[in-house]
Amino acid sequence: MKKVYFAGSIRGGRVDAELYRRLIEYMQKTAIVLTEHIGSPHLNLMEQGKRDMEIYDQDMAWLRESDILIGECTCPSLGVGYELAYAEKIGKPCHIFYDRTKTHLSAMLTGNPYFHIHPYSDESEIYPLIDAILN
Ligand code: 6K6
Repeated sequence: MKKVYFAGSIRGGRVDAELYRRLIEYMQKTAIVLTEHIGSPHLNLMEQGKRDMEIYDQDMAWLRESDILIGECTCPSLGVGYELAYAEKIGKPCHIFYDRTKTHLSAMLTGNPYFHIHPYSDESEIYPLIDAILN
């Protein structure tokens, strides 16, 4: 089973947290998701117990261990942008999803041919793409 580093906004805003949870749950049928906490509705409470340095060290270790990064980038997040740049640097394949009816993705991502970018206008479009990416 592939190890997936799923990236989604945390301090950038939690408006899409429920979507992250559904995507993670779906991917877990056929892959190992190293970052399943991204979809947790209790993240605020969990965050209080961890120091930022520990979060950073753990996430970078998971990113190095992963086979692939899948990011949901509709809600802009500095942390996700950082993770994407780091993943490119260490050669991990990166798939980026965003809702094109809600946002324009940064030119730093759309302008970089390294990234596989998947604009969607309905959530249902994401799942067959995930199947193709993971299988
Ligand atoms: C502890 C338990 C659950 O959550 C925590 C504390 N916070 C974080 N834990 C793990 N990864 C984090 C945390 N905060 C940010 N990240 C990483 O940065 C995630 O991998 C996200 O993809 C990304 C979000 O960045 P911001 O800038 O939106 O916070």
